[in-house]
Amino acid sequence: MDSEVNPNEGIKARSRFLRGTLQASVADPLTGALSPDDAQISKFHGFYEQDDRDLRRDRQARFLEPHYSFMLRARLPGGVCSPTQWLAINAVGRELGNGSIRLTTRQTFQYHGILKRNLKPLIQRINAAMIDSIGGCGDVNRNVLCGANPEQSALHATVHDWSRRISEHLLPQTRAYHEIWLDGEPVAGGESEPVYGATYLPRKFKTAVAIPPHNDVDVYTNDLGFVAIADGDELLGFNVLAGGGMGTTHDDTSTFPRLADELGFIEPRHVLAVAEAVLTTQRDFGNRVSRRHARLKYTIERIGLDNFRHEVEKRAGVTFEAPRAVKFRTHGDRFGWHRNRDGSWHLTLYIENGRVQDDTNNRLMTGLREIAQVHRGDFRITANQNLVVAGIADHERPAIEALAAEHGLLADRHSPTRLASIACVALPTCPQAMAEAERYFPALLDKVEKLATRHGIARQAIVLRMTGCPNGCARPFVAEIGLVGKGPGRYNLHLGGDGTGRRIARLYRKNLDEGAVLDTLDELFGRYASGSQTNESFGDFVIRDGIVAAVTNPAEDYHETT
Ligand code: SRM
Ligand code: SF4
Repeated sequence: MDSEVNPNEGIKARSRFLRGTLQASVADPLTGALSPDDAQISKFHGFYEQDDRDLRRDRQARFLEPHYSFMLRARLPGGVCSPTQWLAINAVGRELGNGSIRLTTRQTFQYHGILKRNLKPLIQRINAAMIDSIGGCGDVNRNVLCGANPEQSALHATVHDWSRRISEHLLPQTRAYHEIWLDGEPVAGGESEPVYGATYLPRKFKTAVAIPPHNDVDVYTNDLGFVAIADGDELLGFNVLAGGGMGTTHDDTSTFPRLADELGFIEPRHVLAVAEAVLTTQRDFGNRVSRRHARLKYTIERIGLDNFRHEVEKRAGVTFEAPRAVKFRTHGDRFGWHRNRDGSWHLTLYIENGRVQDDTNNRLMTGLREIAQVHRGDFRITANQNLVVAGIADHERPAIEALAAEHGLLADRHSPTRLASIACVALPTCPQAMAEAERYFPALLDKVEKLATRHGIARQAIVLRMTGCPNGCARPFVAEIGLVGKGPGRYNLHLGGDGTGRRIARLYRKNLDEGAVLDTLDELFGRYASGSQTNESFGDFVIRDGIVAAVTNPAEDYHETT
């Protein structure tokens, strides 16, 4: 292997198709951790080694190793699961995790606080419920998103099936997962990875399928996107997008968030070939030296969109047609009750920061378990960390409504801005966090809501997203207001997303503490309240009013402030 490539490439190449010495590392009773190489390989199996950052200093002072545990992220295409599966997910979270389930911004769930000895039993338990965690993390295609679409169930079923098929098609073929966790027979003879090859991808790869007019999956922030083009409930095909991504590094102008470009329209029969061609083009052209520059967005910037499109057409054996016109209205969720065309009902519940647990205020874990015990349809986790109870018959509505109300799951008691807003996990589990997000966000929102009320704009939904670092896990760079962790208690403030996920928010102020964030928002809300036009969103206002200039070409102008 080229000596210049990133060390992760060597780890993958030596891993014998993702086996490494994971089995021995997990069995080692002397430490709660894995060997460093296995900690990289474990990600492809869906779990991350973490340590409780709240306890780090104290344990260091007492000469103890960090308090290691694991986060496991499942694969759940389109976020869809049955009530029986939800009951299993719920029970496993209580018995083998830290008592909570975390719904993620990629429509799946995570368990935190898993002890090393509980990894295998946990994977076996979710496997018994027909759920796996293959490719939950790692340099492969991740969980495939699909618009939750509460109104059009027939179209959702068709499009969801495509998201499931893409997920299966791009799944690593190695039997390592089955061997290590499910006691599968070791593979006789050699193995191969027909799509990925022995070193997989240069970096993570993300795919989403959107159903207009709702961009609830933030399709433009994915490496690969499919936008469903339908006539009523009939799926005609997809506009294909490539090259989106959020992750940046503070003050490193060679990194930037980017929205995906349109490659063109295809009929459904070409979906798998095109997905594979985009992925293998990135496999072969992506940067394997610098992981910071290894996502598809940088590959496209480097080789040019036309060359990239041409390569994909050649590999897939298709010619893209001109993309069809598409209009998105929102990138949030539609809360409350919605009637589907077939007469059944969907109820979208609000889950604050996606954290499902029982605490003194709310008993979400219990509430959702009780709903799953009576529900006959399915559940859909949304890419905004909420949950749709889908396919409810007329006569089942009162019971589900009562359970949701009893356990604090209904959205109607929250402000529009709170419902539109999300935060990433951050402290204490995320090793990358520079500042708080999930734990602090609700308290900050209380104060932001007071400001909005004072300026008479409380009925307006403003998309506010917070992350603990510039990796962008809650997609703050397409929010109307993005707060991005810079250091303890400090955030960069970004402004100017368009409320539908189609415009990058520009950096407006750096390194603000809470007081400065609130003072700045106070001034901006005042200007918005007095100067906005009818139905003008906050994000559009800050651009029109010249508070920030729109980001038009992030590779060139993202790092220019205001
Ligand atoms: Fe993320 C890394 C959590 C969605 C960009 N992300 C991490 C890690 C694993 C930290 C780490 O490297 O060890 C975080 C684990 C925290 C924890 O304790 O749980 C983490 N990311 C999350 C979740 C749970 C946030 C949430 O609050 O829901 C989301 C899980 C998604 C899933 O189910 O698969 C999550 N991460 C995202 C998204 C949003 C999306 O995909 O729509 C992004 C931005 C889109 C993108 O990828 O560009 C995102 N996460 C990152 C990055 C930056 C990647 C980059 O290109 O620079 C990292 C760091 C990395 O990969 O090196 C990262
Ligand atoms: Fe962690 Fe940063 Fe992602 Fe938040 S944005 S979960 S702090 S990696």
